[in-house]
Amino acid sequence: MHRIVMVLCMLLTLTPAGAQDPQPDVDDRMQWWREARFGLFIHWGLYSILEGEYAGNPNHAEWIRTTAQIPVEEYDRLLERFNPVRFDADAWCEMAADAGMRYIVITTKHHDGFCLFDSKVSDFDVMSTPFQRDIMKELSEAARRHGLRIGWYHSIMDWHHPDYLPRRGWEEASRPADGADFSRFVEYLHAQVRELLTNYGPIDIMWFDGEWERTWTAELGNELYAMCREISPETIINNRVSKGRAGMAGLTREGNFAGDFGTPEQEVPEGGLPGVDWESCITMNRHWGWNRADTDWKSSNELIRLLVDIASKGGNLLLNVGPRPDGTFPEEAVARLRRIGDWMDLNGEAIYGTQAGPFRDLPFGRCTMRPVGDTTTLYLHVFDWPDDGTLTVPGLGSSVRDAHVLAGSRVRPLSHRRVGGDIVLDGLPSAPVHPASTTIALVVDGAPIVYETPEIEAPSDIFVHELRVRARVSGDDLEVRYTLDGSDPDSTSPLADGDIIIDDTTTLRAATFHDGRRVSAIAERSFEKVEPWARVAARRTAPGLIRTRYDGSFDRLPDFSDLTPAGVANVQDLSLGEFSRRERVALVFEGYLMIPGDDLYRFALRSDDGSRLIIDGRVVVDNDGLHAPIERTGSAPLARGLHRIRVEWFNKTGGADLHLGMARGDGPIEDIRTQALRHE
Ligand code: H79
Repeated sequence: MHRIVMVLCMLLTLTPAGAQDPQPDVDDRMQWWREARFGLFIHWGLYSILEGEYAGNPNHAEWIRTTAQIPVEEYDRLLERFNPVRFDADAWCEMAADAGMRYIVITTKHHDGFCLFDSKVSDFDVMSTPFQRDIMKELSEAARRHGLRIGWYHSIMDWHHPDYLPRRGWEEASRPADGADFSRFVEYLHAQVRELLTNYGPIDIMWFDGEWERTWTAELGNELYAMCREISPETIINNRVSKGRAGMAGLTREGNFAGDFGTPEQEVPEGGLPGVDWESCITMNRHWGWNRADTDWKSSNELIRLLVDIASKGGNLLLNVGPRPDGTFPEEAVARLRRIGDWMDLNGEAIYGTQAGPFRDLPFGRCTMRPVGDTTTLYLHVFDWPDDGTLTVPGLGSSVRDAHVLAGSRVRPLSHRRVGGDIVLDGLPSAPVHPASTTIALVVDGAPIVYETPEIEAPSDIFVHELRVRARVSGDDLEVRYTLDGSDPDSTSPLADGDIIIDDTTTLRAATFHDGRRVSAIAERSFEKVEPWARVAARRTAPGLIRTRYDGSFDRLPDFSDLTPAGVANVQDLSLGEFSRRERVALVFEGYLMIPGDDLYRFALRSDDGSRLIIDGRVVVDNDGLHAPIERTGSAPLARGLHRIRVEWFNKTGGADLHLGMARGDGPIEDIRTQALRHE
């Protein structure tokens, strides 16, 4: 893992609550949070004193103890310098509330182990500093005074506690792990979480982090989740309590993992995460903790559009501020919060408690919506204001009851007309109400009907025997009709209400129909019946593969023909073995793959860092690059018998992973049997 990249195909469902969760309905617990949509994240701690700079390098932040490799004794001395005399919990809460935020999540302890609260089980806390005020007490009380919910960020990873394992590689020698006992650390963690959930009144969110290290298991995560649930049944808990994260971005992978919501970090999942509660946490500049040199601030208009974008996809935004060592927010953050607040004063109605909009994408901006009785209010967030006074809402089949611009007390009614499948709004003011986004509220009958071009879903564009294809669109009153002879689908064409079987080379054309009328463009996709690649002649093969090793620091897969191998071995399969802990290394596995019958085969190749699958000399999956575990897929038509297979892989630094799965036709992806791997 190096850069933090995410694959959406790896994330699936978030288990609503822990495996053993006997507690009140998740929907009840989540209700305020779904309504809130917008919160403030605060990263503050001893690291803030260093302002991101150490030994001339100005690019550190909350990770500084590790990224600058500061010895623990030296870091401990920051305790003497933590004296944020200008800290004013009410001032912070007022800024958050004025920005339109409904909750605050603050670091009670980050990875460095320093506690900003009065902990009876640690001296590495705020009571050991000259400040000696329990910041969490002041902030939680102020939050309630300002009508804000309060949440605790709490790091599981801890670079200070002597029992925490593993040690960072760079301090293994200076801070040996002799005598460390991780179970004692778990007791410490539990004791602190208990303090945080009992000493400060009702706590609305527990936001864990730093759970990815190998010492933290799903079992420990589920136990911690259950403990929080028991102490405080209404508290909602993020997915990082356990091991359900798919890659570092914070989305949740399939499986039974504890956690009430997913936590995409520094990104917005494309298309949202239907059926899952999620919250994107995002910085205003490039760092979480205060960094004096970081002037790369997003503009307030960008931040407003970010909030709108997230709401339009059904998520929450947790926007970060890293306060300065004196306890104040940077002026840049203050100004942005104020401008977002001005926008929220006028447009908050189109954010709070809304749902993801019904459009796949809109040329002018975004859409959120709210069902109201037997109508739905669609909030059109117009980023690109038209200069001719008209706005076309493409493919809206609903009857419109009312349209107006949200402009404070000056409600601006708009006229509307239907033009084919579109709704056209007339009489827009010549200038937008706000340069970031102006909201138009459109009240329609019932649930919105959106005309979309059908999506043609197929496992591949080529096949050997036959292919099962679907052409679908969402919306109850809509139907999809299709043709296979190149003609335009009309109201007499067959309905695409199940699988369409394709058994010869053809082009599928599909369109959406409403009340017998075609209401969308025609989607088109061609499918080709292909001859499988011939098997290769190989005599006298033996089980296993040949694995060649190359040493070197690679950023991408190298041209291996230029390199000198550092070792060759006979191996059973693609397991990394000892190489899962090795850095700056590349491996090439070569041999044959036994294919059971003529068909199209799909391959899923997952790796950290990059990898590539080559069959019979052709690249089938390219998963190259420096990245966290990512899966990519590809397919190949293969004849029964042996085929030449080659898998290339490298790891620069950090985690290492390699896995190849295979599916026949449209069957499920399964592990490759070891007996199918051969070499000469
Ligand atoms: O608290 C914030 C981050 O410190 C924390 N999560 C958010 C909410 C976080 N922990 N780990 N990560 C994020 C991902 C790891 C990033 C790293 Fe790096 C890349 C660690 C080392 C290289 C970022 C860049 C941190 C130090 C340098």
